[in-house]
Amino acid sequence: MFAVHLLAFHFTKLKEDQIKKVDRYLYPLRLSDDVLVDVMGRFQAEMVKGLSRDTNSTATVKMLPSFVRSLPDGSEKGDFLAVDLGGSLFRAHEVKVFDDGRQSSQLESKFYPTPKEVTQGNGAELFDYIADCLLDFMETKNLKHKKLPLGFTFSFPCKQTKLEEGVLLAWTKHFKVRGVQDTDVVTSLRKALQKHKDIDVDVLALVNDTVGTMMTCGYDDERCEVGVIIGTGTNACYMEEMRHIDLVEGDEGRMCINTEWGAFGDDGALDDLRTEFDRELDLGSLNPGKQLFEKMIGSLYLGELVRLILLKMTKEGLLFNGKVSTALLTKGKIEMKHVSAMEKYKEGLSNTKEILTELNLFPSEEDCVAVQHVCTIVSFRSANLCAAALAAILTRLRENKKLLRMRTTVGIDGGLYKTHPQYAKRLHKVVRRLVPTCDVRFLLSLSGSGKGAAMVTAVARRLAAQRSHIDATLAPFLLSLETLREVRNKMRTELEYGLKRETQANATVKMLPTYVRGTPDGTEKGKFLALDLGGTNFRVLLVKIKSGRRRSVQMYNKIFAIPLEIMQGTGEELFDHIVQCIADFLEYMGIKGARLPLGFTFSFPCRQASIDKGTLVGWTKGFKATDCEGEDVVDMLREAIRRRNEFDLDIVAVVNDTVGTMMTCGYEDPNCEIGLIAGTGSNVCYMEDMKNIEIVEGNEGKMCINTEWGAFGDNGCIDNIRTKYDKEVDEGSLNPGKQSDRLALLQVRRILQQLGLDSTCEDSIIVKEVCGVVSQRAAQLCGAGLAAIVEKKRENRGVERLQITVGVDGTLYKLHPHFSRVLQETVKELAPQCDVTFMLSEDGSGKGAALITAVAKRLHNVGQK
Ligand code: 0WK
Ligand code: 0WK
Ligand code: BGC
Repeated sequence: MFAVHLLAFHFTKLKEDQIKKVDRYLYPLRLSDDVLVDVMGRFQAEMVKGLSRDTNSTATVKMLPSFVRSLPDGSEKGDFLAVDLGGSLFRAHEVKVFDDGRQSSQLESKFYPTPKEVTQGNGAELFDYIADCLLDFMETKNLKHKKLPLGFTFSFPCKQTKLEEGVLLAWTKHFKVRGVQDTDVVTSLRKALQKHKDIDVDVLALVNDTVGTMMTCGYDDERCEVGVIIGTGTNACYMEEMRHIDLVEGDEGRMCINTEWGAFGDDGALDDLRTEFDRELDLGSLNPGKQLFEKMIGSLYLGELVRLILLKMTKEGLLFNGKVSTALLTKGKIEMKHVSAMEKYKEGLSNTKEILTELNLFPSEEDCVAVQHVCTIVSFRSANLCAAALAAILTRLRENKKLLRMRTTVGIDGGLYKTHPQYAKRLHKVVRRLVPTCDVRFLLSLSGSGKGAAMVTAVARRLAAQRSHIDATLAPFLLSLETLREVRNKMRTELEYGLKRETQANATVKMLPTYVRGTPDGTEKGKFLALDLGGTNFRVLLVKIKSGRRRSVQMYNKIFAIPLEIMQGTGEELFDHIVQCIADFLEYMGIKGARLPLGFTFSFPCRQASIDKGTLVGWTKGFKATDCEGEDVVDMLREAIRRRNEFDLDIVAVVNDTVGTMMTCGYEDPNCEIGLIAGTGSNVCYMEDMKNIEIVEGNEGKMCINTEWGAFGDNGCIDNIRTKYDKEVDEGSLNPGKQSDRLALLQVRRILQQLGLDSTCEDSIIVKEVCGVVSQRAAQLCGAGLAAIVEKKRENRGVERLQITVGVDGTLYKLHPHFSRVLQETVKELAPQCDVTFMLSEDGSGKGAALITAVAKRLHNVGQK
């Protein structure tokens, strides 16, 4: 028994000594956590360089867009083929995906060798080989008679501009095939497959093996957003935010980025960590100076690294009594399988002895311990470096999501990770040490990236089907320039109808005279009250106007809510509510006793016989108060003031919000002769020549016409562009058949319901697209209508070119990200002879109503004199 303990002590001491010896000798390969954290930082910087447009071309880590934007959502189904080239074997798969809600699928596979004449021959032979293998597989599986979609896993750096295309940037690993670099490998595969008349496959997707691995694991775990390969070569992909991917249009959602981390350090970024053995290995490789990170990690290289180290240690007498064997001098003599065998937990040492003996090295016990430790250090460095780069990716994911802690899943595959005795455990441990803020689940891909390629194909088909459904749904909203010209011309016709006595009665665009005959001339002055009813908010304003050198307008206003039950109650309740608000305002301003002149912005179609009379033609927007239509709203307001019997006001003018807006802007810019509202509703007014306004006496000068273009099309003249959604919204509205220009938002909700969308990231992108299309159409229609107006003004003036300003207000114009730009572009396109300045009304139409009141007062006083 004592002898056994003595032997064990002797062996432990021997082991410690050998390990220390090797540790000292291979110190540069043993990377501390500080170094790994530093590598993490360097890799994060490389990722940013690769993602950004300005630095991508010089970046070593190319961050290649994969055009895979979403993970499987379980609705994929069908039969798919997949071929997988680039790992240690060529793989062909048939993948059956069942949408039985249980995410179930069936995989049939066949593996084929990749002999040197294939991996280092010419392109045509390579793709013919792939096609032959696929044909053999389809014969074996009796699939030749089927037309099947195919996903192509091609594990090399490819530049893609779409899913079903990939231009090879460079060969890596043990591949160096002539005539393929800088060509589209999908085209080459299609050509090779077409040579086989008896098979009919449709290559729908090209994916990197990391992407395939992520998708394979993503089918079982929707948290999987990273794919890692640690095999012959190494690489990783992950889901990046579109807004960070400069090389691809769009900011919405995410896209899978194939990092191609194998090239990390090709610009010297890791030279302080690369050893003489790394440099020697690289010089002897198929692609010197390339894939330097991969050459410290991949199973294609670790065996050779161990050989080069053992060779140098032997030459320096540290091993095998300095006796080198031919085998040890032979490149590639030690392979990964040997390294893994030597590192096996129990039989590692005996394997080492056996392997070294096979290499004619006659190893001592010490030698075996030392060599085993060399293997450990080499494979440990591989796992450490992988862990550092993966930790960088996980940190970026967590930062992208702005999370303090993140749970995620990493799909992983590759012979080294799967077969090396301790590799996986080491990698997990170091990753979790480097990123303690990430709960990482490592999910081994059991069915290879081929299934993932099929999943990508299935998702591509699902998205393609969805795309065509969306395109078909949204197509009616896309208005061509020709259609917009038609709308402009039809609007023009309707404008004329509204102005002409004999057609005015049936006109839909009512062209209501406002009795506002001029824009402010700066002589206006005094204190005025103004009401602003009909937009999002009801406002009561006090407006102080100074004329002359100290010409200015001061405003105080208070916003009041108009509850729905008031908007849709009785007229009396509505006007009592308005008067209540006025009372609160006068109280608040301490001017209850003052009988101030008041301008009433009433943003609904009113037929006026004078500036202070307005008969409501019909409610629009969300209003539906009873006993008002056909009534004079000024009288109703006066009535309500009388009913309250608390204060008295001199109601001088009732104006439409478009008119108020025109006046507000006209006060700053005399060229402003048009007022446009694009808000809850939409409408426009403009100064028309009296001679064209047949329903008002007189031919001199101008008068502002409130077009009420909201009713454009109520006679069906634009039914050709109205969609079923417009009809549905109209039928569900307060005034069906009226105001057919109802702007955007309601349609969006109806369309989304139609597309059966709930809330995934993909859906939000589609939601945004639907909103974009609907609001674009709204802006274009507005633009077409306005083009008709400015063109009419130009003809009125009989000029070749017209300079004019449009005063505009409304939340849609002010707040929507694109509406104002699209509107202006459309006007420019449809009224090229008009230079239109759009002037945003900062002060609202209440100021305009006060100015109109001031003008009316001034004219009234002149009339008195
Ligand atoms: C299995 C995957 C394949 C990938 C391979 C890498 O299905 O796409 O290329 O892993 O591992 P290797 O065969 O190089 O060890
Ligand atoms: C602000 C104007 C008001 C007009 C409103 C329209 O002062 O008269 O009714 O814009 O925009 P909305 O509030 O409907 O978006
Ligand atoms: C290739 C990658 C591939 C990795 C793993 C590398 O050599 O450049 O595209 O993902 O090997 O197979």
